[in-house]
Amino acid sequence: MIDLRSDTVTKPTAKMRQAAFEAEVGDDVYVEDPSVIQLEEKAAEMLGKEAALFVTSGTQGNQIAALTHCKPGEEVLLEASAHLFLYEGASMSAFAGVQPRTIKGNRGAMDPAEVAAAIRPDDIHFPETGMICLENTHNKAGGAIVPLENMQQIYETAREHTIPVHLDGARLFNAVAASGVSVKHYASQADTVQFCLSKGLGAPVGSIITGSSAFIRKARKWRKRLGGGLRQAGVIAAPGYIALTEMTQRLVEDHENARLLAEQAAAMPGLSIENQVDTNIILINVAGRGETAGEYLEKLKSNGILAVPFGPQTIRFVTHFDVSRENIQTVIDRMHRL
Ligand code: TLP
Repeated sequence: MIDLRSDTVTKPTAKMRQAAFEAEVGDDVYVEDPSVIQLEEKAAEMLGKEAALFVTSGTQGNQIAALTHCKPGEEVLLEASAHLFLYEGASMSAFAGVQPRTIKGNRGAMDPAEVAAAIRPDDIHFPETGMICLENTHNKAGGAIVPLENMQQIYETAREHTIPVHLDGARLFNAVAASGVSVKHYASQADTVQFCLSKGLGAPVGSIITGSSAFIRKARKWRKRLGGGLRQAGVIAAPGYIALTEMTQRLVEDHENARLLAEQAAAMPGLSIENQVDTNIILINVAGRGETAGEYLEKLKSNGILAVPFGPQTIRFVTHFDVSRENIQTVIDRMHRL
């Protein structure tokens, strides 16, 4: 099977497995695991933040951001198709007790003027705006890169109102690889940043949340409350360290593969590409074939290709480390035959 469902499906490399095997470990709840500490320090340094925390998943990192930044009864501003809003089981509301307020973006980028207008004035009737969330790259917008200037404008407004900004950077390193903007620059436009080690970077488990030392101290307690205080977590942090230090540069290959697949699919009868392919996500519309996403996915599957539905007639393909250029060529040939 050629698995293009997500970049989460990558398997750890031999070097990552070796690192897990050899990892020095300790009890991370006591902050005594050298491999976890090494990963957190490296992540903080790379993003230009004071501190970082290793968390089990992107979802947990985003939840910890909401729990640490916000109080129950507050409102969170975020893009209408943000992962935090669409795909995290309303956990922000369930756990942090906050209300989401969505703003429809353009390729994942909210209009800064609309964000400013959505910030609540002081009024007994209104919730307070507790946090603004950005997402880069933007998953539902097809891996779109949110421009740095857009983030800057929103962050400026947020600071005027002393509202914290959290960046869901699950695929931030894809944005870095494709845009040439440094990870520090992106990270400087948010108070806290969550990024995933277990997506394009290929680690088996884990995400990082970075921010100020004071924020991370509180976040550490929330992670414990959520049951995310792990013990000898070095066995998963060590592969994460390799992901962070050795796997970011190669993401351009995934982007080239995605562009190739998109160009070829665009020329196939009945298929059209919905997104501008900035990074490793391609959204293919099958309406021209008179089929649903589910029907076309079944045909792909019986031809050894996996992808996921992203709308009634939209299919998402994600390129990643475990899919080679040759695999992409095979996918193109099989799709041609379909
Ligand atoms: N995204 C997954 C699915 O949940 C859709 C995927 O296959 O793309 N933020 C963003 C922008 C994400 O895309 C994801 C995962 C997360 C957060 C959550 O990360 P995990 O899966 O580690 O909880």
